[in-house]
Amino acid sequence: MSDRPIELPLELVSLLRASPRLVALTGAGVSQESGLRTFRDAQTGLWAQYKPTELASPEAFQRDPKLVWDWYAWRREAVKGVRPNRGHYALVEIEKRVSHFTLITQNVDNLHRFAGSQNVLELHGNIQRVRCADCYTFTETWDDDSESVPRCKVCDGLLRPDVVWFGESLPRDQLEAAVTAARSCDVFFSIGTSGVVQPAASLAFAARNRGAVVVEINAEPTPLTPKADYVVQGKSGEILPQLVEAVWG
Ligand code: BV8
Ligand code: ZN
Repeated sequence: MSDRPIELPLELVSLLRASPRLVALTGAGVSQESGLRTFRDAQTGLWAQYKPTELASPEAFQRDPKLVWDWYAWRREAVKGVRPNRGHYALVEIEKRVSHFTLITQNVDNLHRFAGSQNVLELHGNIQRVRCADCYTFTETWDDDSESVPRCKVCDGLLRPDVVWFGESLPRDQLEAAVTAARSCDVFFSIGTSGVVQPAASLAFAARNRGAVVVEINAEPTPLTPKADYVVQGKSGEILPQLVEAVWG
């Protein structure tokens, strides 16, 4: 089934050809066509009874660390079972063709890096990394089939995924680099994100306030839609390859 052809305004095409500094912020929507559920999609099976925002919190880990550990183990397996899609690869192509391209992601699925993206800022961490909840020591190995949450070899603390939970601060270096990139770009793309979670959702506005042109690529309207300069509604895996072809093909 061929992609729905997209109409890109000519002025946007020429603007993109003339703009050296591009930034793209991505969310769960960019991984949807790889077969990963978005945060909005209801969870399935054992996890259907839990809201992601509830499980992704220090309170939930405090309350039931094994439940939260197993949820991330389940998501890690889900990520292992999928591959980047054409949306991820199109962003790799843009990085090759533009002198300054920064990819800021809220996704913890590592698919951007897996696709070959280099300059990636992970605002909310990465599910492939595991660290001690107490002494922050990272570990590559842990046994997943124990009755309880694996422990840190240094301080015997509980291990946890190296992701940012609700109520936790973002990694300072990643956030500062993201804010700097947003404030100094010519064009800011918001791709596959509902634009609800802060501070990530403020980056598009930070860019706009510095005169950048904001382009939203999303399957449905978001709070950013009325404020964006260009809106291309649809699937990022169908739109981004066509955009690369139209602008840099
Ligand atoms: C913090 C990692 C300091 C874990 C995640 C100001 C106002 C209100 C609230 C707050 C505020 N400041 C802080 C808060 C609290 C909170 C927050 O924003 N709450 C929200 C719910 C209102 N923020 C925090 O807690 C942050 N920390 O601020 O620390 C602090 C501390 C205390 C108090 C104050 C300040 C930490 C936030 C990070 C949490 N961790 N992930 C994990 O993954 O398990 S957030 C997680 O959810 C994702 O990373 C992502 O950010 C978010 C999900 O959003 P999306 O990725 O956009 O996905 P979603 O499913 O919602 O939407 C998908 C979109 O794609 C849809 O629009 C859909 O239409 C579209 N789509 C679908 N398919 C496609 C598609 N588009 C294109 N193509 C397709 N094929
Ligand atoms: Zn430790």
